[in-house]
Amino acid sequence: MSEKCLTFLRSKMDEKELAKLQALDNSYLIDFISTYVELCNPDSVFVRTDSADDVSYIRNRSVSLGEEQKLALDGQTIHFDGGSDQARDKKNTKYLLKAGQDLGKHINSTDREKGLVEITGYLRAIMKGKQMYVCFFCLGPLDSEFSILAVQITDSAYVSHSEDILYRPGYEQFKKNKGVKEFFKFVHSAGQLDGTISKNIDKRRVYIDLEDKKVYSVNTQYAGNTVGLKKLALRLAINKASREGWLAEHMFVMGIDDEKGEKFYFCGAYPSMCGKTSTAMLKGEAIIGDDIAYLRKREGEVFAVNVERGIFGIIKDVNSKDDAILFKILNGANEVIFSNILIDEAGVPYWIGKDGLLPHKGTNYSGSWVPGKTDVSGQEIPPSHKNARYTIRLKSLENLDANLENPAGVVVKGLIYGGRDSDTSVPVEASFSWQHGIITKAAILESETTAATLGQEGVRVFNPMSNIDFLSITMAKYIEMNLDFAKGLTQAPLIFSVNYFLGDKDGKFLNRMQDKRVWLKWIRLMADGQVGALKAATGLIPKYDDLRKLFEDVLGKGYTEADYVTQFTLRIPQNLAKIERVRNIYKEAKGISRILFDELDAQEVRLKEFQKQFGDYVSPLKLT
Ligand code: SPV
Ligand code: MN
Repeated sequence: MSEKCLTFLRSKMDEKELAKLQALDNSYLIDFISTYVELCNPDSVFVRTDSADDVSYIRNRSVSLGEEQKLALDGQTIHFDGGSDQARDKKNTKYLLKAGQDLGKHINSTDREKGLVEITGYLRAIMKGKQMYVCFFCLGPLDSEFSILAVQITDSAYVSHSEDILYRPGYEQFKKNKGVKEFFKFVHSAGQLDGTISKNIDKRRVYIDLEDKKVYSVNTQYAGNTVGLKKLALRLAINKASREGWLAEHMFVMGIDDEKGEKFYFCGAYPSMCGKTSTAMLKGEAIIGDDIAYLRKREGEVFAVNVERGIFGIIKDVNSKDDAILFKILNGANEVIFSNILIDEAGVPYWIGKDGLLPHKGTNYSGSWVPGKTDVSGQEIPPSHKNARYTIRLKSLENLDANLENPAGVVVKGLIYGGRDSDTSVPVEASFSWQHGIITKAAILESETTAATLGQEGVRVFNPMSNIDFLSITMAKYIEMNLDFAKGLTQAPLIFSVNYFLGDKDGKFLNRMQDKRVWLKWIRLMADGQVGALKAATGLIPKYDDLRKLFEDVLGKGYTEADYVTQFTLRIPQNLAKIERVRNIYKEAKGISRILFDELDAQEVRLKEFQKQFGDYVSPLKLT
């Protein structure tokens, strides 16, 4: 470290903190940190190593500053984000691109120079009066080919505390990898506060600089915008993966066993609020991760890891019946950060869909709350926000798989894609091949919007691989890297689609929540050919007898042929319309592989042949 840099840092941090930085012996890293100490101008700097003392310093600080409040049960706290800071801000999240760079119209971007000037302006002295926390993390298991190191600078103890729950510690990893320059960088400030809430929401910005592997986030607190290691790192990772030949995906990783107890691992990509966490947490199965996975090839097989070690999950409708394990954690003396739920005077947490009755008054993200309270626009404020969440460690779960920290990852036998689709796809289906699956299950995924992002809900949007919100390369390149990923594999994982949201014409769901346990078991059995399937125009669907047996074995329930027919009828007009919609989107994008159009055309031809033979709606009983 240069003398000048050292003198400057000494003015901001005591010897103890400085020594922690010096011990890393990495001038590139220290230059990066001191640049933002100078720009953000905090009153002091705390360096968070992996030590228990440092971790508890952050936890205590979050409580003493009021960023989190203690609840009745030991270890539990509540954090509130501002009323209009309750979800990811897609509009103000942008890539900083140089002139001539173009990621396509589905990816939000702004001119790099202009963006840097704007964000630097916002960051200047933004931490005055506050402490800066410098934290080190490792994405993926430690000491693994999957590991990516990261530094988070923030003035929010809540963000830093959340990251400790959600990510593996990285300080010792930085020490081991002395002089490392290849790491992700995140700079966050909640900005000026009104009490504990970010005040300048109009100046909320999340800017991603792919060139510097750096993300800036200002004037926001909602974790999806601020916890750099989560979706902001996913964006950087997709870009890195595209250069290095692996995949960074919005996917759970879970183990599913067969009757003999032989476990296979699967990854599943569903857009936010479409059942991804509840699938990873399915009764009787084993969770490795619920949100983000890295996938790599090794000796002809695909391996996956969970990038995280905790869950930042949606709390709405979590109840003792459907989510017994989780419910126990959320109602015990465990380290849990609740966000944007309702608490009563005694510090007991409540949310929409929790067992029992809600209290008639309490405190939520709008302050003190009573039923019927309205916001400035006259809208009724719900007791807890639809996107209210809990943050927990995976290791507290009894259904955790033993391989969470395995540096090698687990062998992946199948990929599952699911969206919120009320009228088109069947509940579960396998693709004919890797290519057919990547195009007709993953690349044409659509989903109806939810409260996980700001904006109108229930609108059908295109969301390839459920990763569109996080793409940092063109769609053309992303699809190509997914197609190419099968090259060199001895046997590519099977590809499946699921749809938990199929409804009848009155909008009533055709399936119950627990039915997904059966779909997942069928997927497990398909993965090693324990069941056969029927050939539809869109893929391979389950046979009635196999599902009847699974409903009986897994859920102890009957399954009528009539239900089977309603659920698994091939809806040809809807499937044709979907191909048309998605093909038009891809036609407008640049450089999309011919393979995509060929697969879509082939599917269209198959659908039309079925239509000629069987009519618009094809009962599965007609298939062989
Ligand atoms: C999602 O919305 O997909 C999440 C939560 O997993 S967020 O951190 O907001 O991305
Ligand atoms: Mn997610």
